[in-house]
Amino acid sequence: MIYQLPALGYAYDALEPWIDAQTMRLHHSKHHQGYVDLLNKTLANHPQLENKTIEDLLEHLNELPEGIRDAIRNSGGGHANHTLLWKVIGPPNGAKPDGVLAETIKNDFGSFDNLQEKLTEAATKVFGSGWAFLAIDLKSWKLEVMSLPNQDSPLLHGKAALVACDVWEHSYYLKYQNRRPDYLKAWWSVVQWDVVKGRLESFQHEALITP
Ligand code: MN3
Repeated sequence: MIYQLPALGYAYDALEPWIDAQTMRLHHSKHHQGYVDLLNKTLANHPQLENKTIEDLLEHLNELPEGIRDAIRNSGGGHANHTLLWKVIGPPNGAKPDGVLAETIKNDFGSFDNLQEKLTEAATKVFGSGWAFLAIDLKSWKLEVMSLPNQDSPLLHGKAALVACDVWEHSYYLKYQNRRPDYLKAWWSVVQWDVVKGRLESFQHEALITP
């Protein structure tokens, strides 16, 4: 067993009333655990891949044995996306982007309001199951909003997620039923902007040292 379900940095009920404890418990301990189990099962017969990080596997998916590509895309993407999700959401703290994050958002989107509008729109328009992301392009280092189906990771497209918004129904159905827009409105209250800023800073540092 290589991969493990990461512990949450907070209690299942810490995101109430925006995201309910039962949804958090199921989402983390059942859904995410399921992706981890499938990922480990898929890798069990491929010891040569044991030392790769999940980012390596997803960034170079086309170099993996053909027979496991779909499984890694789905279970590995599921593991990577949810691992990030648990970090960028957390107890509501009323904060907004500041410092270098606020400046970069202003440069790339004009304003924070415009970013919120674009990300909400991308999340609203996902047909069926998928994700919306605030991502950074790993070549131009510009921020962009993207939506992807199923458990696809931005790493499949040469981008890394700074913010991940899960719009699979398992993220909201117990509390919001079919009302995805209500869930999205609530979701903004639990984004941890200090964590997002830290991620941006580490990518900007990488940009400086990458030729
Ligand atoms: Mn999910």
